Amino acid sequence: MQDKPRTDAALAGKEDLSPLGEVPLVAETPEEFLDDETTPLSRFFVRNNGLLPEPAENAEAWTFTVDGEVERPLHLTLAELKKRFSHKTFRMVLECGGNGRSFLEPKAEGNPWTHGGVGCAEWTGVSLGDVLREAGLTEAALFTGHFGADPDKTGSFERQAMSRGVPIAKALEDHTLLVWAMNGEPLPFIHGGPLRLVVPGWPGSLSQKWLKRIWIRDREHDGPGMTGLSYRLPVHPLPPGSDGQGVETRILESMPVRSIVTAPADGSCYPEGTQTVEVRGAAWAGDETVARVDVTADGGATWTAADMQPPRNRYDWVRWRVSLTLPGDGFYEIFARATDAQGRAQPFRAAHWNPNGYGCNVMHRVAITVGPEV
Ligand SMILES: Nc1nc2c(c(=O)[nH]1)N[C@H]1C(S)=C(S)[C@@H](COP(=O)(O)O)O[C@H]1N2
Ligand SMILES: [Mo]
Repeated sequence: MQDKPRTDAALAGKEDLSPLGEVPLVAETPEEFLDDETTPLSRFFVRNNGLLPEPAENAEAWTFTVDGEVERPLHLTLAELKKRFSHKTFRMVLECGGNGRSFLEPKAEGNPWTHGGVGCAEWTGVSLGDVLREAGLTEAALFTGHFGADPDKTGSFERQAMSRGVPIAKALEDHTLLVWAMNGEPLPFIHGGPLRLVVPGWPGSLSQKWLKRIWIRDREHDGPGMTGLSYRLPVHPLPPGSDGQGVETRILESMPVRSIVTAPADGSCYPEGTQTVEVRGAAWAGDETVARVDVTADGGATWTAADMQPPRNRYDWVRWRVSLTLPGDGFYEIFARATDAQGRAQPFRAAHWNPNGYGCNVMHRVAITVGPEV
């Protein structure tokens, strides 16, 4: 058992984050601090479901195992992993499955994320698929199960704080990585260093930190976070406030399309007579691509299409910007709406209410004033 959570030290250097909880340690990034193309480590959100493990003394000697439905179980150190497989770096979004939850009415269970349970970093590691091919999947291999070194919320190591998994096809994607570096730095402890998974496009909970084991299973994984209503959505929409007991559910896989306005910051004031305001932001769409981003300052009566910067690679976010012309001084609410390649756009009002509040992709809004405040 661990006596005291080491929260202060764990969040050192992340003073821009807004804490959502101390035990477990959770902190989100205010949207205006997500204005960088690549989210700096100092501004990358933090989400834990249990307490923190002991930091590794020697990162290169960190070991992890691949076992279960494989021909040749592997037990590798980080040093061996780096030596035996080809290195890949992708810039990819990591987003908590509950991002946006606080906008649901009535309130849903769980951390009250606004839109800041997200970041986009350069992750360096090896494809999990390369490692699984080396281990040799058996014909029965169907699902992964992910295990980390962290104790659960009570400090017990007997039960995983979180242990989720994906169908083998997702595990075999090139972009599903075993990661040891973030933005070119050794993977920070708080983000799962020395070794974590990054499963892009799907809920962040699949991206196991302090990775110790991948268990290849012949059935859907059933660790904490896989059963009951965890990371599941009702198949048929529920009335808001329902307890969801006994309803048919499906696993939340791809995250829905979302955009955030990263400039101006909510509450910004501009000098009298300002006619155009530059609005900037980011957009992403889980497994999908972003087809367009539109911005309105008049409640949706008129929309202006944003210019989008092409993503560097699959699962990178799109940075966008637009010059908005305003009709005169006054108070304006700016909304950004992203649409994915399948034509699905974000709603004005939180939709798809579900008891645990996953996948709420309501549009982000910032308010600005031009001229004297009234
Ligand atoms: N070992 C372990 N991995 C974990 C978790 C955890 O509690 N323990 N939380 C998950 C959740 S819910 C999210 S959203 C991401 C957050 O990653 P970050 O803290 O690096 O931002 O880590 C995931 N990986
Ligand atoms: Mo999460």
